[in-house]
Amino acid sequence: MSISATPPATRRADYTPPAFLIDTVDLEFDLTPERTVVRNTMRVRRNPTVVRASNLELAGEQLEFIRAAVDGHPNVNVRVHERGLTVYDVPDCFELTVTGTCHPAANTTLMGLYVSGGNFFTQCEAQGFRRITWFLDRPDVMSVYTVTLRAEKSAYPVLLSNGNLLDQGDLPEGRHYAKWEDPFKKPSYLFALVAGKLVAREARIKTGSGKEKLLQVWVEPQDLDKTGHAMDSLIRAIRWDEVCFGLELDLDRFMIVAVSDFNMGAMENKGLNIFNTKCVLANPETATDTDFANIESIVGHEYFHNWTGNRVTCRDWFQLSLKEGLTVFRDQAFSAAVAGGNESEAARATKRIEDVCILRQMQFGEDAGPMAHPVRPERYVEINNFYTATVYRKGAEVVRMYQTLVGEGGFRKGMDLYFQRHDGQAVTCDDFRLAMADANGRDFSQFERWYSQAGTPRVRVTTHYDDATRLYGVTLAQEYGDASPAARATQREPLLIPFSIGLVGRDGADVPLRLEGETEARGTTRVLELAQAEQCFTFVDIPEKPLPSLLRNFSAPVIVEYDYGNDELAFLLAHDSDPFNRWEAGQRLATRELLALAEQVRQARSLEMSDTLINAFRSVLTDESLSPSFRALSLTLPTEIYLAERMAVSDPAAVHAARRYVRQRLGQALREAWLATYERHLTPGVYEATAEAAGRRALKCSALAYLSELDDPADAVRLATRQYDMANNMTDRIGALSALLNAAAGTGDDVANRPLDDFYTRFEHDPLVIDKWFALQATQRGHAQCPVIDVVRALTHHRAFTLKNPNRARALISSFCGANPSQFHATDGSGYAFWVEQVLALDAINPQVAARLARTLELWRRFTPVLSAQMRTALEQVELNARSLDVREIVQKALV
Ligand code: B3K
Ligand code: ZN
Repeated sequence: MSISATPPATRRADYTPPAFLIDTVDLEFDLTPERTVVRNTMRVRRNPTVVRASNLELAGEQLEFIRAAVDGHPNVNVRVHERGLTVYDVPDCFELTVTGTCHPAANTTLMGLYVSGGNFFTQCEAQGFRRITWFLDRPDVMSVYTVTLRAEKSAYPVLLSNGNLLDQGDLPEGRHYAKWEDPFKKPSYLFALVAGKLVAREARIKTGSGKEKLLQVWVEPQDLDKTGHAMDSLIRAIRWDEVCFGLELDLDRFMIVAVSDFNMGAMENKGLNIFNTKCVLANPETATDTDFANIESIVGHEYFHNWTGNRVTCRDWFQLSLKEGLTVFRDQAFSAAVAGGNESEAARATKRIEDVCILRQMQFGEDAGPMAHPVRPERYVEINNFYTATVYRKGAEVVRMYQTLVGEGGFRKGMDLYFQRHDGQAVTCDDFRLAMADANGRDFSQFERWYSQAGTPRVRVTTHYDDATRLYGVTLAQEYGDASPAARATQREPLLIPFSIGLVGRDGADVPLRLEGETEARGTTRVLELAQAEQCFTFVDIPEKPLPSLLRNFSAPVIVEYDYGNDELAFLLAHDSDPFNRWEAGQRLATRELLALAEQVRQARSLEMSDTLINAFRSVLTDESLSPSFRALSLTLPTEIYLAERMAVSDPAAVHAARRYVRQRLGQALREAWLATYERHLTPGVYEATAEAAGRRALKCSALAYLSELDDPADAVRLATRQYDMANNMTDRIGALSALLNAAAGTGDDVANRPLDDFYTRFEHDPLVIDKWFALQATQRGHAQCPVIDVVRALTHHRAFTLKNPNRARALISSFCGANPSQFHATDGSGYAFWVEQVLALDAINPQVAARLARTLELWRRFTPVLSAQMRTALEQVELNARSLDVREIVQKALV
């Protein structure tokens, strides 16, 4: 196949059930880094519900065949080929043994069995198991696994696999073995093994029904002091699932293992979760408050998969959101619930705001480009490219909408019915939808469109108040706007949209709501069910013209279009009882101002902004009744990426100039308030990991960041230097260092050099912290004399840099290409040339990491002509030279 040929696609419509089933798998591993021998014995039988096939086709990749036997007879008619192995003329029911080898030390893709830091690890989702042994490597084939691991005892004292430990002991020649059995049927993508020099933090707990469980967090010895938070998070997650969903841990032991070379965050292998060190290790000196929160949610996420994903799994990979959307929804609910303390209401709102920010930045962007796809995609070339914001985050919003439509009690009934019907099965998104519908006596057939239609819906709102009748009409109209061709290719019928609304009176209080036809008012927030292209809802008995608070708590993943005046937004920012919409009002106000300024930059006009935003920000900053975390979020301007996507033509330089201008103006105009806020929110003494303390640190660092924007940043430099030197936690340290880098960029002096060097020396032996050191420099503002590309290029030669470690590659390369838009999109094309080099270098090592990086240019058509022409050339260069299906699928989609 020539490199530029269109790669073959897999289609949802082509699904057929497997011709054979595998009831049991017995695996024996003789582990050595260069060459591991895998003996695989399977009980196979014909699938009774499927037309008879004479041959068994097993998938296998990058394996060397040694021998095969059917029912113990070695004379088997088999053919080994590039994509796997065919066994000809098999009986209805038989035992098949296949022996082969794989090459863990040479495996840089980090899929299948590989070596990291001298230890063995596996990653099988989605199709890595076929790189370990030949198998029906598809999620609808579920089997019971027994696994025997053999290895040299001194180098690999710990041998782990899924389930329960049956036996262990010594072998001749300094080797030893361990035998594991997982009593639950599972698909091959949930298989895992780990072998090496590791130590564990342990805890023993009793589940709700009184059963004893052993919990372990396995890490390299030097990291043991960073496992407490992960263990606490795991215990909280176990409790939460018992209380909220009545779901208990089903195995006697549950293990988490940390590995520093890992393609994503973590993996939910049954009973043996494998985690990127970044998503598990934390102590106050090395991890920020954000890291702590991420670890908690990811530990929760992988644990929750034990039921939503493992006990009930996906029939095929098009159903990925069945487990991912649902499990993200569950981890979001978990994090919101445990953020707790006496701040719980505010903490819940903060969590919701953060989740929506990520959705709007990542998923709305995806929906606007060539990778747009429905929550349940129709086709893929490389399934690894479909672990997307749409499948995960829009998928989670789709699950959230069921809950909004049927209430928390109704949602629980739906979950109960889902498990009652499907425990132990591999099912589809339709099965989940039907369980929700049947448990609540609802017809959710229209709701199916959320799974099959791509693009971000827009809801246009018009209102009308009539003094004489005291009626308030709200008309909601849904459409898709100017979606990308990829989104337009899917069907586009009206959706069922739960649209939450409140009406705010002139005194700032919510108006009691009574819809036409109702006998009395019920509550002050109502969920309107928009099911048609356009629908009018009439509220009666409204004493005066109210201000609508639309899509409260972001009740659906849509864009709301309503013509608010600036004063109305400022009023909502001050009064809306819905914290999400309070924040949203400030964001709308800021977005409007910033986009207008970006336009002024484009037209080379001098910049001017109104006082509305400054006054609104002043009110928030000085409102002590608001929690510090909410204030910090409300005072954060929309990101440059979010703003650029909202321009008719994306112009990163203009957005950057506008945003910088606004930050400077806000810094200057509110200088006294920032200084006072900074001093009032210091967190002296012992570090506390509470949401309250984290909120104070966030607000303090945000004040510092605004002060660092000033033409004369002396205050910021003084405070940040002190904060850096006195820091007893990473949040303060990083906050100070980035303020210093920012101040240095403004003045061109060297105030950041000493702390930057100090940071490196202090944490030289802690790779996760050194990742932060790379990322901080890659995302800095830079200045004319020193473009950030020069810094980044120099850092690629730093002794601590390597492309082979995904965390390190992402810290420097992806941070620069994906999170420093104004520097990356330099008009001289230097960023794009760098991108081509790095995508191709990664393509040869690790296609998954390369493909993620390749996606940073996918919205190229939306940029200014000067930039988009150069982006196109860069994409063409990658298309010509990339070898992996992963990267080729991305760039070919971008170029059509
Ligand atoms: N299920 C894994 C993701 C696997 C990605 C494979 N390319 C982690 C998670 O979502 O929990
Ligand atoms: Zn997941």
